[in-house]
Amino acid sequence: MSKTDTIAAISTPLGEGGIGIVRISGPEAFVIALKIFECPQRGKDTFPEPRRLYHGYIRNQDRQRIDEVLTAFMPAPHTYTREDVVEINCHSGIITLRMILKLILNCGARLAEPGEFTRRAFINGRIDLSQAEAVMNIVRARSEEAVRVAARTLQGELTDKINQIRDELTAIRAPLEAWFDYPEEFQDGELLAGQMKKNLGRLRSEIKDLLQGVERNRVYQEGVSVAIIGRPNVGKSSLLNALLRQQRAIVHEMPGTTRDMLEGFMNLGGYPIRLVDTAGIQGSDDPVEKEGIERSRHAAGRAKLLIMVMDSSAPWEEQDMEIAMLRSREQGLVIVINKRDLDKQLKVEMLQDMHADAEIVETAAITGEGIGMLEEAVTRQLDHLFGGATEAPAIISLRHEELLSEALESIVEAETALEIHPLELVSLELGNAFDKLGEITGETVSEALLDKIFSEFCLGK
Ligand SMILES: Nc1nc2c(ncn2[C@@H]2O[C@H](COP(=O)(O)OP(=O)(O)OP(=O)(O)O)[C@@H](O)[C@H]2O)c(=O)[nH]1
Ligand SMILES: [Mg+2]
Repeated sequence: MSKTDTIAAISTPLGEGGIGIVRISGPEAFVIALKIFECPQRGKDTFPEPRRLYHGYIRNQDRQRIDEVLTAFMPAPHTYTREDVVEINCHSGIITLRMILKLILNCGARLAEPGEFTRRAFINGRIDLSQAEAVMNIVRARSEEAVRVAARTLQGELTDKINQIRDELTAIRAPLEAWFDYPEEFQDGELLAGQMKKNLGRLRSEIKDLLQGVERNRVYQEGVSVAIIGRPNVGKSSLLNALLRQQRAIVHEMPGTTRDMLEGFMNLGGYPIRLVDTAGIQGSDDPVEKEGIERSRHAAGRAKLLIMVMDSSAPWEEQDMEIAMLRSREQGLVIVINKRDLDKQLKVEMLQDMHADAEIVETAAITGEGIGMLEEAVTRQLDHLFGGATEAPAIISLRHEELLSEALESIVEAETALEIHPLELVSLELGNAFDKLGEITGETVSEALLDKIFSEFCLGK
């Protein structure tokens, strides 16, 4: 792939719409655009002014006008790719967009590969690799929080943090290298080792802080699974409907109505939530019901948070204990005492003793009473599980997470090596950590990896 040719692509989704944009980037961008763009408002010989929208027409090879457009000419280096860029805003019809693109390609541009505009922004040094990946995360975000997190990375928060840690690594390593070259200058090797140990400890906790935010951001990006579990007929499906604000699940007075898992999607406190309704858990001989109950247990096992529903008007049963035991220590728990509009029979002291950290909410799914409190309790539990919002820069991809973990491992190895020498090993591990962090920002990264990362982008980005 040549880095200096001129590329073009349709940058808006293909389909009928108000405006579609065809983008051209590279040294020939202006020349090509001027061949097909007729602009009555501009004198024939004058070159277009930078970053101004010109009204005009796209003409085909037979000089026929095929669309009325607005075109912007943006000279390097203050552009998305840092190259000359032209954007043609035309009417968004599939055929129009394709006709204009074809004209541009016929004039000598090459069709851009997926992510190639962003790749050029990276290669030309406008953004680093973590920022390029953030662009993709913004496009793919499924919640407002995911957009905010990716936008912070795009603005360079992670870049700055990684570069700061790399600078610190260099500073820690420098006296070590000097010691290798001029050992006679260093009378006190112990003092040097002591200082390094302290500095490495600090770096270790900085990287750990970054890694701690990983799970939270993954949740914002990919969503979190919340399962509603309980005995039959306690009102699980009614609660799902109330939370989703739609009649998603069948509700019936007959126990055993929900036979299979059913899910719906909602957003609470910035968390994209996959809410799963399950079959009521009880002893059963019916093979279909048994299979459904087995699936309920599975869904409960996979969820990050359980909403355990109980019927306020029914006394505590042995089965409730069994259901309560499905909760693992890593899972959040909200206990819902539903049907609060009826006479109260239920005592939950035993449950409270068992799960002191759980939230208890009373609801009447039938009237919607307590649903707001339930939503707040769910959000609080998720904040508790994932740490809520913090100021630490966000880690947005598995790639970053793996590299940070490897850098952390090297630092821990270096700390151990400090105890037992040789110091060459310490230096080697620190060098390794430095390189791994450099891969996050793209400082040290292979072409093959770049190909892989950018191939996941959409066309025209
Ligand atoms: N009085 C009263 N009835 C309710 C309430 N919530 C649900 N119900 C009724 O309880 C019955 C069972 O409700 P569902 O939502 O189907 O219960 P479920 O837990 O999904 O039941 P299964 O799918 O059989 O496990 C229905 O007749 C509901 O109308 C409530 O808050 N108060
Ligand atoms: Mg149900």
